[in-house]
Amino acid sequence: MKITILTLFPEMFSALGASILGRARKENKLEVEIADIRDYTEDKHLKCDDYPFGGGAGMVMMVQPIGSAIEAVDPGHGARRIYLSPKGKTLTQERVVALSGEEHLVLLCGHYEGVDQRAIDLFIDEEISVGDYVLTGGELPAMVLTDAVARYVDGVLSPGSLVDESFSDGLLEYPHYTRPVEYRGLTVPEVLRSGNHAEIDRWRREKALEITQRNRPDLLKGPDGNNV
Ligand code: 4GT
Repeated sequence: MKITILTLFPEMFSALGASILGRARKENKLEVEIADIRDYTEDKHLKCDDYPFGGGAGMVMMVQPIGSAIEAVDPGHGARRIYLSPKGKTLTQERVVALSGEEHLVLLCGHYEGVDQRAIDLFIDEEISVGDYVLTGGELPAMVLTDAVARYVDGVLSPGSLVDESFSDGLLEYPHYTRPVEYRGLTVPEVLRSGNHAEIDRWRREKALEITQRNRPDLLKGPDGNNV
């Protein structure tokens, strides 16, 4: 899969060269392209933002550099084009899995007060938010979306890593432990060292229910809002 990110701050994306995504890119499992919107401005001073019509604080990203950048990276509109915005639909694991089936994603990052509405109306398929809070730019949300989607691309994770995780069965994950058996008086639960896999499964399921009840009781409700 290919993910193209359009931004005025390409230097922010060094994080995508590290760790699991960095390796996936080196192994050609995942292609990440960072495009600098400023390279596409037709303004002689390379300006990409301007004052808002109607007044108000801050600057708005201009439609021309965005339109030219999107058409350059996705000429035939073969890609799914996404604008990261607090006004978008909230990203869910279900949406993440669906997006991982796309051949090419184009992610537009806003900054300042956001982008000229015509950039969204003319060039964007979908607006996505990564949660109910406001950030200075869409760059971190674009990295969040890239990371979440890349995990579902073949060969990015080691086999089996997707099996037990939070949300896959609608519950939060059970606690994990590794060596040493004792640290500052806290010991690894006996059952995890017992080798009894039926008992271990039962214990993990119970812990998953416990943590979900405590932190996310909403996840235990059925579609009607009643407990399942
Ligand atoms: C929050 C989110 C997002 C921002 C989110 C336009 C200019 C939006 C600043 C940008 N804040 N983008 N995608 N919750 N801020 O997803």
